[in-house]
Amino acid sequence: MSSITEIKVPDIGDFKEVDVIEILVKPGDSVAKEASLITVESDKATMEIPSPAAGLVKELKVKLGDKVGEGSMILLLETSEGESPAAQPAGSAAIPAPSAATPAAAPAPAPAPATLPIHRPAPVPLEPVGDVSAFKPHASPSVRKFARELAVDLSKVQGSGPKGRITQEDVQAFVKRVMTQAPAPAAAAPGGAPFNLPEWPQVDFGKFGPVELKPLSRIKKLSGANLHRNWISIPHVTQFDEADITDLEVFRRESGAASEKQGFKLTMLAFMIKACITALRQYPEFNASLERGGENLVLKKYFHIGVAVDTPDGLVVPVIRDADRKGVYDLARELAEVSKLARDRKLKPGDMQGGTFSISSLGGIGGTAFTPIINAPEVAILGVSRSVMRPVWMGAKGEAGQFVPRLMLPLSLSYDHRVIDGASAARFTSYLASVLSDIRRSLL
Ligand code: CAO
Repeated sequence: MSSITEIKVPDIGDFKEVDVIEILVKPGDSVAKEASLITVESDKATMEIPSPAAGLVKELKVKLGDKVGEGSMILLLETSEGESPAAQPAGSAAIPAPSAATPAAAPAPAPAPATLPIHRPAPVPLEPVGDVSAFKPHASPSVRKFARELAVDLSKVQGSGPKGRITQEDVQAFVKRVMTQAPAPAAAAPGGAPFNLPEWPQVDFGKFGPVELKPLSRIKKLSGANLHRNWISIPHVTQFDEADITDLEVFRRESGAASEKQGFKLTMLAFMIKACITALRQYPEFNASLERGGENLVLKKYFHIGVAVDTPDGLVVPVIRDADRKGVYDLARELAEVSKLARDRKLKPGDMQGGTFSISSLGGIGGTAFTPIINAPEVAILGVSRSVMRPVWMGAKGEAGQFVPRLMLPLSLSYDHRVIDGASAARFTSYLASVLSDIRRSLL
C-alpha cells in the first residue's frame, strides 16, 4: 500500500526565511531518497532540500520566489509501504494514499504523526556563495553538480539568471556551443580524456647513473604544448618528393653577390618561399584553415609564410607577411632580419601570428627527410632538407639515357588529411618541384 507524505522544509540552521530559487521536480516525477527537490537561497548561502524518501511527486506546494522556513510544506510525495521516510522532519506526516482497492473519496485514516519515529535530520549542508562570490561563479548546488557531471568549468559559463546566476539551461547552452564549435575529429583529442594510456613511467634516473636537471626554456614549454596539441589532434601525413635545383642554384649563386654587398645572404629559402606561393596559388586548399566545427575551409587570399627558426631557446615561427608581394631579395633580407630578431629574443607575439603556410628548413644543417608538425590552424607545412648532388637518370622516351649529376633538394610536405587528399599533396609537391627546377614558372 502507498501513502502520501507531506515533505516539509527541514531544519536549515540559522535561516528563518529563505527564497525558493529552483524547483527541481514536478508532479509525476519519481524521486529517489536524498534527491534534491528544491533549492533555497538566503543572502549568504544556497542549499538544496533533499527528499527524505523515495516516491512519486503528487503535488507541489511551493513556487519559485516563495519564502519558506523550517516546516514549510514543499510537496506531497506518494511513497510505497516501507519507503515512507523513516526520518521525517518535525511536522511531516505520512497518510495512506488511495490505492486501487480504496476509493479516493474514502482514504484510510492517516497514522498520527506522533506515532512516527521522529528524528530531526541534520541541517542541510550549506554552500556559501556570498563571501566567496568573487572566486566562485554564482550557481546553485544542483547546477554545480550538473556542471561537474559534464566536466564544465562554470567560470567559463555566462549566467542568464538574476544577478548573473548560472542556470542549468546556461550550462546546457554552453555544452552545446562547445560541441558544435570544436573541429569534429579533433574534439576527442585535446585534453587526453579518450586516450586510455598507461601512466607516464616514473623513473628515478639517478639510480642508473649521474644526472643533471635542466629546466625547459619558456619557448620550449610554450611551443611544446602547441606541437603536442597539433600532433595529436591533426591527422598528419607527410609526402616526400625532391626538386632538381641545379639551375636554380647557379642562378642563386650568380645573384648572391648583390645581396652580400648589402649585408645579407640570398639563401635557397627565399626562392623556396617564392616557389611555394606559386604552388599555393595553384592549390589554394593548402593556404587555408579548417573552420572551428570542421564544416568549412577558410581559403585565404593573402600569403603570410611562417618560417621555422632555430634559436638557442627553442623553435619559433615568425611570419613573413604578404610574401607574394615581395621579391627574392626582399624576402632574403627579411628572413635575415626575423631570424636575428628571433635569436635575440626580440620577436613580438604579433610577429608570429597570421601565418597561412609554413616552411621548416633544415637544409643548412643536414638530413635527408623529416616529418614536420603542422602549425595549426594552418593545414600544411613544407620541410626542406639538405640538397645533394647525385646522379639522376636523364633521357627522353626512345632516346639513349644517361646519368647526369644534378643538385636535388629533398622536400617533406606534412598535411592535414582531413583537408587534403594524398593525391592533392603529391600534385602539390610535384608542381612545387617543377617550379623549383624552372623558377621562371613562378613568373607565370
Ligand atoms: N641544402 C643545402 N644547403 C643549404 C640549404 C639546403 N636546403 N639551405 C640552406 N643551406 C645552406 C645555406 O646556403 C648556407 O650556406 P653558406 O653558409 O655556405 O652560405 C647555410 O646552409 C646556412 O643557411 P642558413 O641557415 O643561414 O639560412 P637559411 O635561409 O637556409 O635558413 C633559417 C634560415 C632561419 C630558417 C635557419 O637558420 C634555421 O633556423 N633553420 C632551422 C629551422 C628548424 O629548426 N626547423 C625544424 C623545425 S621542426 O619542424
